[in-house]
Amino acid sequence: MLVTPQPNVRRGVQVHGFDPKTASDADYATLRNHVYRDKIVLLKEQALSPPDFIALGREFGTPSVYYEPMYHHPEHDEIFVSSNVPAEGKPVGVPKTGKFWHSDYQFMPDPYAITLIFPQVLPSQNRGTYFIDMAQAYNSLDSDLKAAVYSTYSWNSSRRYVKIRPTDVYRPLGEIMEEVEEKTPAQLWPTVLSHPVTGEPILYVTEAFTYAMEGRGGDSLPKELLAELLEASGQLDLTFTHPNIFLQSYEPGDILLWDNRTLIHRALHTSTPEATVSFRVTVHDAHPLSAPTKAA
Ligand code: 7UC
Ligand code: FE
Repeated sequence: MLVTPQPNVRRGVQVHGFDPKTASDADYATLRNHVYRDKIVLLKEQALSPPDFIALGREFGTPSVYYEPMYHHPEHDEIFVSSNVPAEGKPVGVPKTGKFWHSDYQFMPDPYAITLIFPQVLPSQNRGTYFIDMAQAYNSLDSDLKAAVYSTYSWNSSRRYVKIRPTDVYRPLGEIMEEVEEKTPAQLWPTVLSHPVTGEPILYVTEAFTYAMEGRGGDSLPKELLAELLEASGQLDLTFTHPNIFLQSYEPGDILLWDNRTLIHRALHTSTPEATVSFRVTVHDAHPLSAPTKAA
């Protein structure tokens, strides 16, 4: 196994010669360390079956089953499928997932530690993931803004990005919205979290899921403060040229792992009708974020 810094990408390492069948405990410890410190690990030349992909996830934590079954792989619930390719006329997984700045499960009481992505069918162009390192984003805030947000809290909800299921057709929107609030009540997190492994301060707000901020005493803070954080971190830049944004693209055989607490991401989807299929496994590790302050 040879670990080297990624060429042409700002963060992370790439790994050649990794074989999950022969990898030692020390190899896995090395890879875990790289995910937490370098934030991205790109495993090259992989050809894993779905069960082997899940087993790989297990080396990094406990694979979780996404709460909404329409995303599940037909035979392996732990695999979340992003796909626009139907099988026997029926959709498999969900198309165009994650096309917004977010951290996976940020709207849940126990957000994922690490995300693993294994593209199965890649379009010829425009397939990749944009990232922003939110520890770096926090560090580069000016000191007044840092001080203004340090001991505040932020509300996160999936409500703007929950996808209607095929079985929701003809249901009243209000009823669906109530179901969303009941199943996934908004979560209040400290705006600046401490990474449970590295201790780095992380700005924990995203354009997709964060909708309000409040002070220590529960007083609501002006919308402009959240907008300022989103702007400063690069999440409002639709040209994707903000210095905090970097693009990770994929080649066949790549498996990408990232630190889902430090990095936020936004899927880049092809604008052509080309086929695209990607498998995802997400894991909880032994270092959960401290519990959310409260749930709605
Ligand atoms: O369809 C999607 O983009 C799924 C998104 C709302 N949640 C992914 C996650 O793990 O938080
Ligand atoms: Fe995602």
